[in-house]
Amino acid sequence: MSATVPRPDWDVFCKVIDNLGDIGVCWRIARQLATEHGLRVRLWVDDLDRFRLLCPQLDPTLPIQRLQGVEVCHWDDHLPLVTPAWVVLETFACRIPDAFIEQMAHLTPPPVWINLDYLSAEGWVARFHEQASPHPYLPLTKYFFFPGFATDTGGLLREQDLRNRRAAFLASADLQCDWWRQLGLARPLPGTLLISLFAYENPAISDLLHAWEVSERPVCCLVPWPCRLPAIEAFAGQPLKVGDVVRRGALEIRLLPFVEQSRYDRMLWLCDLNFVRGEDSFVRAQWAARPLVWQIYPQADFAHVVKLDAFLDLYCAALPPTVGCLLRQFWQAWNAGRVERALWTTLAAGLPGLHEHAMRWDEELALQDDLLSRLLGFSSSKL
Ligand code: TRH
Repeated sequence: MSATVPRPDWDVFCKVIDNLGDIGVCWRIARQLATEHGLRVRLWVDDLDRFRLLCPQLDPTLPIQRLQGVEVCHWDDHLPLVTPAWVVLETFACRIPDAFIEQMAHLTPPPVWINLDYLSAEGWVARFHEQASPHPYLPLTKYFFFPGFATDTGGLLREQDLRNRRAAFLASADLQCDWWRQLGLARPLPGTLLISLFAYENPAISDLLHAWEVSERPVCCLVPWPCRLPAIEAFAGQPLKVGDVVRRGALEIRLLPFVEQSRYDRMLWLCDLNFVRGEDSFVRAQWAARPLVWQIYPQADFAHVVKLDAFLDLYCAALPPTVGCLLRQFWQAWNAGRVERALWTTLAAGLPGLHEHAMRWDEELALQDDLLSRLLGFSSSKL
């Protein structure tokens, strides 16, 4: 990186903590900034090996590479001395290096410095969103940006063409056939209940597998396997690998490779029910407009329980009370690690109504500006 290179528009910093949500969100933001808005984006990532799961074209040995319009830089202990971009996005409190912050302070005007936080439906989010935090001794201010579900929060990530792409895919038998073919899978027979299962290890997985095995309706469960789930191996009675199929009773489990984000979206669009986790797949399942069950990322002191309830309050508000109550009970049971068979049977019977609700939810959320438009609006107001 030489001094003659024009100053980038955005620097996005990402630390891959343990799973894929952080880099999943950053990769989306970086690509959206570059492709939808034509901006010069540098994405700094500390763990390129992990990033490669989401972006197979990435070469983890290269310190700098250009991918899908984004300059991807390895963020290691020896960050090169570069001119910071106009906007510096620190994600999920990843703490950008001190030397870089000092560089920021030398610029006039200094970059707009934003920390993007985790998504929550809790009421306090609107109060803290866009709050300023002056640096203790440098002439810099950091702003906090909170994603959320309301107009007075940072909103949700949504590419401009996402809903059109979804409609086109669902209207095209050919595109759907291609999706199955590319994964080397046959399309399940009509009438099969198609479920995707992306989850943390959870004893309730075993409850569900046993319920699906004796279900009246055939069940096909798609499981992205790099996120290995011992409960499924215990059910199968043997170690499993990508490509394996487990059949028992009415249930067929297919172990899938980890696919790129756009292909994962299509899985969510196709399934009758999506089990999702963390943050990004949870948002994508809402944009799939299909029934979903969310396994929240567990936090210390049960902070996640409050967060789960806050979302359920919003999501269930427009549902008939009995259905809302059922959904709440199911999500809480799933997160607590025990799902009774009768609870599954009641949920399965309610899926058509939940599908209609998911479509209305998607419509309503899509009326709001997406996260990136809000981020861009906010950063330009500070430049
Ligand atoms: O991997 P996660 O559990 O990430 C979590 C959460 O973000 C959590 O809030 C955070 O604190 C923790 O990481 C460190 O789940 P999440 O958020 O759904 O991220 C998974 C990403 O992987 C998402 O971008 C979707 C993507 N994905 C694919 O691209 N292909 C796949 O096949 C699958 C299953 C997922």
